[in-house]
This record gives sequence, C-alpha cells and structure tokens, in this order.
Amino acid sequence: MSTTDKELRVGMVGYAFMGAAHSQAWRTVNRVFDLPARARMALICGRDTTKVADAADRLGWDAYTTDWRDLINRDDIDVIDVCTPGDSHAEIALAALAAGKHVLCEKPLANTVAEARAMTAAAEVARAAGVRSMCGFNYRRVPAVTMMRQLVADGRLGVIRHVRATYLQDWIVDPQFPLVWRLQKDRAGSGALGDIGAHIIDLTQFVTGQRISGVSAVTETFVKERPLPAESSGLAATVDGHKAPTGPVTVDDAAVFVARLDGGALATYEASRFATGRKNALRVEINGSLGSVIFDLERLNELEFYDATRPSVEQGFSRILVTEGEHPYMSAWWPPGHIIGYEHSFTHEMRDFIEAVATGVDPTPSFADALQVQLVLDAVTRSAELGSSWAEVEPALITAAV
Ligand code: SOE
Repeated sequence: MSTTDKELRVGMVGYAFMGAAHSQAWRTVNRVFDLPARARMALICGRDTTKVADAADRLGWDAYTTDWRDLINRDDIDVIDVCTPGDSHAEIALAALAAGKHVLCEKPLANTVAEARAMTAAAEVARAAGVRSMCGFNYRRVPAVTMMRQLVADGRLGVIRHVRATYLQDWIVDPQFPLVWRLQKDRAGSGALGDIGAHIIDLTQFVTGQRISGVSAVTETFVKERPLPAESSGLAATVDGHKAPTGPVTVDDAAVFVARLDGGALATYEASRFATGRKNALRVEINGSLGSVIFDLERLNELEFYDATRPSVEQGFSRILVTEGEHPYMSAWWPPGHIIGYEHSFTHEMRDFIEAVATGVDPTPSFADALQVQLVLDAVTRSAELGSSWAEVEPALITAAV
C-alpha cells in the first residue's frame, strides 16, 4: 500500500492484553492505510526473557529485550509504545520524551495527577523539538464514536442536556479471582474507575466537546480480600492443599458519579467490574434539544440516532450502520455492511499516530487531554472519600413490610 520509504521504528514495552492489541495494530496499519511512514516493529520489551521472546515471535517483533532502558538508549528506535501497568507509565514516558522519542502511552496516562502533570509538562517541552505524544484512548477511533462527535459538532443534537455513560464488566465477581495487579492501588492507581471509567470520561468529553467541571461520587470495594496469585500462572493457588494466602484489595470495584459538564449538560457515569453478565459493555447516550444518539460497544458498527426535527409522525430512533465508505476510517476496509471489530480501533489509533508524527502535527488525545481525564478521576476519588454531598435518607421510623 504505502510507497514511502520513511520508517518509524517502534519499541513497545509490555506484551499482555494491550501489548497484543497494539501489536495487531502495528502489524496491520500500513497494509490497510496509505500513510507517509511505515511502522517497523523493531523491539518488544518485557521482564521475563522466555515470555518476551515468545511474545516477539508470536506478535511479530524483530527482536526483544528485558530492559526498557535499551529502547530509550538506542538511536535506531523512534517511537516508544507504553503498554505496561500504570505504575511505570510516568518513568518510561518521561525517559522516552527526554531522549527525543515519540511516545504512545496506554490509558489512563498515569496513576496520579502529579505524574500526569509531569508527563504533560515533559510532552510540551518535547513538542517544541518536534517530539510527539499521544494517550491511547482507543474508543475515540471506533468509526461510530467519531461519527457521534461529528453529529454533535454539526448541531444535529442541538444543545446537549444529558450524557449517560456506563462501562460494565464482571471478570472479578468470583471472590476467588486472585489479587492481580489491576486490584492493587500501587500498581494500577485505581480500580474500575481508572481502568474503564477513564474510557467513558474521555469518550464523552471527546463526543460532546465539553469537559467535566464537577462530580459527586460513590465508590465501593465489594470483595476486600483475595487469594494472592501464584507467581507463574496468575491464578489463585492453594499451598499444600490449604487455601492460598490472601491480600487486601486496595482499589474500587465500582464507581458511580454524577457530573456537570462545562457546556451545561448533566451527566451520569457508572464503571463497574461487578455487573454480572456484562463482559465489556460500554454504552453512551447523549440527549440534546434536537435529538439523541446512542453508542453501544457490543454493537460497535452501529449508532442509534433520534432526529427530533423530523415530522412527528416519522420520529423514532433510527439504526445507522456505520460501514459506508464515507464513514470515518471505513473506506480503508470492506464494502458497506462488512463490519469491523474491537481491534480495528487500535489500527485506527496507530494510523492517526503515524500520520501525525510523519507530518509533524500533534496527535490527539494529547497528554494534556489525558491529564484532564486524570483530574476527573482524582475528583471522583476525592468526592467518594469526602462523601460531602451525600444526603442520607432519613429512616421512615415505621416498620416497612419487607
Ligand atoms: C480491562 O478492563 C480492559 O482491558 C481495559 O484495561 C481496556 O482499556 C478496555 O479497552 C478493555 O478492558
């Protein structure tokens, strides 16, 4: 496809779920999109030699290393792709930016506001030297989501009144699920809030063009102790037939909050890993004075659109199949009606990153955009801890029939 001989040599840190998703995108992007530069999957990094060697072979990387500093110090690496747990995002990204490497960092940007501010400041300095940086909020690159943003920007919904966002999973409902890194604050920064709540915070701000200005929140940790994972498998292990030792869960299992957006909209957000039966259920509904639009990740090729300007006898939610060539990103794939999947959002992410770096413009979302998400995460955490706006329901003082 691409005739360019310009290469962007990528070094990726991490080889778990996001490492695999990013690898698929790096493998595919130049075969689908005609871009001003080609991504070369030069080096993958992971701490375990055997596992990272296997990952290099399985995911299609030229070589591997067990020290991420190798990537930073080499002058034949142009891009650092950070796919590690949140507790190493800042250290790796700061070193990469200082070394003049372009950086793509998975979400959420960091584990704390302080780290996110430092990363954003470093990105600004590096930007002056032509070094680009982006945070990997991949759902922005689902064609239906990009179209949702366009409908709002074109005024098709009128004045935005309500935003209603949920991101629901259920992978830790079993109390025997082990205490993996995502359940430890020092590794992950927060639980469902930062992992999946960050997505709906970014996505709703991206779609509406409005920023969350204030929140009132509750969070809950339903299972407070979990078996320590076996070093090797990461599964709960028994020790000599006895129940494995346990450790404390130090993050939220669920976060629920109301919010005001700076354009006047009222919003509700729910991020939970205890929504039994919901596997990766992200849903956003936007209500405006002239219409509404709904995105459901389980039906990511579609949008539901209600146009209140239509004659009343014709009004109703229409189902838009977002697979036409004119729809965002879709001309690169298949004919209309041939749908795409979750992994395509990462290919679109790499497309936009490569094009921005190769043409010398700043990709979005920037670290500053990701800092805004981090600030919302922090406000939710503070609100939940303070409980300040919480009004207890007074007891009825009668014995209600239960
Ligand atoms: C786990 O909740 C996870 O892998 C998130 O970390 C990703 O960002 C999300 O896209 C899918 O679920």
